[in-house]
Amino acid sequence: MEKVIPAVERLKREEGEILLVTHHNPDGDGIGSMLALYRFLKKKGKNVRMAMKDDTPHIYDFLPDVDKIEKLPINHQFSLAVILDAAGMYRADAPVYAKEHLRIDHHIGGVFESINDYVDPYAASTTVVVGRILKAWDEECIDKEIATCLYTGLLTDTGSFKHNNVNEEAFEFAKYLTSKGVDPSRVASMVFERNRPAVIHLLNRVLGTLQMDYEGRMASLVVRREFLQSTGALEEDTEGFVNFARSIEGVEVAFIMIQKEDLKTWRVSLRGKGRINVQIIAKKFGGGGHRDAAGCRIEGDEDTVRNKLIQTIKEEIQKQTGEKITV
Ligand SMILES: [Mn+2]
Repeated sequence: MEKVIPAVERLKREEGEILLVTHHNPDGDGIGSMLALYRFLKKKGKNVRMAMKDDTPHIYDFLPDVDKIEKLPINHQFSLAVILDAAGMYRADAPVYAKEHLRIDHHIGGVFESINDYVDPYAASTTVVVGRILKAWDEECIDKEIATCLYTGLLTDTGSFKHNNVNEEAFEFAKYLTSKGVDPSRVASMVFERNRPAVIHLLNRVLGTLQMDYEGRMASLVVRREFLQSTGALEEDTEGFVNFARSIEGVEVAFIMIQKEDLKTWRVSLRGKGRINVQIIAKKFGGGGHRDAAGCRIEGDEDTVRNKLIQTIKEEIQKQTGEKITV
């Protein structure tokens, strides 16, 4: 007996125009989920388009149908808009015009967009959730291209199967997708081994900002706008840089703060290593995410923002561990 998934029934029922969207600063999971669902819905004869606010990062430009992603906002009223891999439609960071919204995601909490939302915070990636939807609908329809998009989201959101969201289903899904024709080695080299020299020059500048606090329990990095200008790298190239701070032995919380174009807004990515829940820290600044990976935006000058974060993290480490930090 097949399990009935409300999101599947809702999509099946839709006769009008569907718009698929993902969050701004899109990652492999957001783009992979959107592309996989797009291709599947097309095969099912649905009238579907997809859009996002920002450009596709270079590392994902090999994915099928990536050239069909449009730019938000689209001045058109859709029948149904589906937000993928985001805590709510607001994360599109641009107006979306549709009679009805639907959220497919794996973030904790967030906005209830409709009764048919499919949100599972235990899923390693949103592509795992999309995979369940497609399997329940029509497994035969999952081709190599769809599987490659789904696998890309799984690979990137688990940090190459390293983060603590990796579970049995993640490996089973990877196996399943491989049986559908995915070439894991090719996907990994397309995503991780096509850096431009400018990215490595940028990394060099960013690593120079490394600061350790609280006897090495916290590490932070800064990306100033000037670094991007002098190296010719892009903001999207900073993806994964925070992991260098996180990789240091003894570090429990790491963060990177990236200066936005207005020079006063900082996009912050927080990383934990299982002990401290960084989602709680991000939430204090109006952000969100997962236990080991979360983010937020803070306004202010560099030192003020950095110190505010360091102080908040200190309080949170003390609260969550019951240990007193005296330095
Ligand atoms: Mn995700």
